[in-house]
Amino acid sequence: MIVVPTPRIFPSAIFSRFYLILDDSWASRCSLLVVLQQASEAGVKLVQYRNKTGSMKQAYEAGLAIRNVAAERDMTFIVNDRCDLALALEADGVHLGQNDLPPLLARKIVGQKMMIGVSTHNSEQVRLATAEGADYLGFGPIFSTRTKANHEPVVGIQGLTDVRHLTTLPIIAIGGIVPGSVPALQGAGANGVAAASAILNAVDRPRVLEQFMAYFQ
Ligand code: 3NM
Repeated sequence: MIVVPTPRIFPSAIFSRFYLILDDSWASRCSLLVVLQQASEAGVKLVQYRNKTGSMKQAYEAGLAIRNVAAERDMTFIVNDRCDLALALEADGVHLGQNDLPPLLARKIVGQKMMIGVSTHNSEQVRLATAEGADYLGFGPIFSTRTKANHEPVVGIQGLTDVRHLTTLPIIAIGGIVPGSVPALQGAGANGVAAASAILNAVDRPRVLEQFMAYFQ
C-alpha cells in the first residue's frame, strides 16, 4: 500500500549552506579526514560521505571515522545512496539517487527522524521527489563534472531557474560548482551548493573553502 507522506518540517537553514561531498574515490589521493577538519575550521556544517565502489565493510569503516569527526564538530552528516549504511552510521540523513530506493520506500527503512535528500535532474523528478516526501533536493548537474560517471545532461543555471517554482523544498545545486558560480546559483534560487572536486582537488584548500563560505554568512 502506498502511504501519502505527511509533510515534514526541517529548518531550511540546514540546507542553506555549503554542502561538502567527501567522495571516497579521492581517499587514495588525500585524507578525507584532513579535508573534513579543514572544512570544519572554515565553518562548514553539512557533509556527505559518498562511496560508490567500496564494499559495505570498507564504506562502514571509512564512513565511521568521518561520522565521528562530523559529530564532534557538530556537522550534519549525510550518507549517499545506502539506507543501511546511513542507519549503521547513525547518520542525520541519507541522499538517494534516481537508481536508489524512492523516498517513500526509503522512509520505511530510515524512519521519521532521518532526513532524506534526492538527486534530481529534471522537472518531473523534482515534482515526484517532492510528492514522495523528500526533505531536500539535489539538482544538477549544473555544469559538466568528472566526479559523477555517466552523468545526466548538464542543466545550467537556466535549468535551476526553470524548476525552482516547482517545489518549496530546499534545493542544493550540484555539479562542477566553483566558488565563482555561487552568486548566480543563489540568484536562481538555490538554497545551498554542493561541491566535491573544487575542494578535494584544491591546491590551496583553506582558501577555496573560505571563498565558498563567504557566500553563506
Ligand atoms: N551528483 P563535483 S553531479 C555527486 O547531478 C553528483 O546529481 C550530481 O561533484 C548530480 O562538485 C555530482 O566534483 C558531482 O562536480 C559533484
